[in-house]
Amino acid sequence: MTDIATEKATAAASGAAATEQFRSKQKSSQTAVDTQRVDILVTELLTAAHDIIRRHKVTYAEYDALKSWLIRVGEDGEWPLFLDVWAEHVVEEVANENREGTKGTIEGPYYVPDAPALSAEATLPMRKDEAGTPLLFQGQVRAVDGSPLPAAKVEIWQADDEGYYSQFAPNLPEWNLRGTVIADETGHFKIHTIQPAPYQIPTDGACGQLIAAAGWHPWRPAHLHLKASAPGHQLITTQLYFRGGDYVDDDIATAVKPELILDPKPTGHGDDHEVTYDFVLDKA
Ligand code: MBD
Ligand code: FE
Repeated sequence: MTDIATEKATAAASGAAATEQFRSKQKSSQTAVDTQRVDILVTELLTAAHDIIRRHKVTYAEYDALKSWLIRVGEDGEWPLFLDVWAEHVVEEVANENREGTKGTIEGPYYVPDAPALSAEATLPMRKDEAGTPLLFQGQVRAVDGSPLPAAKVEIWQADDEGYYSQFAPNLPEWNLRGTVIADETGHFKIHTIQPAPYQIPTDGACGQLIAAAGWHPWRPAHLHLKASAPGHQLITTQLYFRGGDYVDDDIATAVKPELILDPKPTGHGDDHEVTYDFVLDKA
């Protein structure tokens, strides 16, 4: 019998949930990749791998270590985590290179669509005793020309004060620290939440094994995940970080940009902090 209250977070459980989440997203938006593109991209990827093998004289022991590790990535459901940590940032860089508005960054494996709708000033769903420094995150959604965007939407999801995401770690309410905020008629929003903790890549799965084997650290800096959108404008997926926080200069996922670092100030009420950040959306 599993004791729900003491269930521990595991790489395999979190990986299975992320894999499931990705599959359900794919079902609704599957587009075939062009044959010529597959040919070019896979051929170049394999040729790059062949070059590395020759240049470094890769041994059978190393080849077999890679094979076992790749098998384990699948077993642990960690393909979404692996790809989003070590590859997505370059896909995002290419996808958003021509944008003028707010900088994007990676989505990562823990977005869940259709979080509860909240009004323009709202507190994210959280536990009565939710730990963490209270944070008021407020701002406005505007167009590149400065005009306010009515009917803008700000989706937000984040880890808790222990670095865990609801729906990907045990013992958390389903929509904890997730919401879809509908801004007011001038694009303004005020979101009451808590400051998240840094995120540690699970150490008990394939990605953790790689990190240990290579002598890296397993951390992402504390971050808020966001998707901002408005009618007639391009949705932007981004993250915001905290100035001076651990790993801001050394993110395992290479997803920090200087424009995305917040500097919340104490409000003077207890430990509360607040920060203003405005989103700027490119035309669709
Ligand atoms: C995260 O929280 C995250 O945002 C990314 C991109 C990868 C792993 C964990
Ligand atoms: Fe994250």
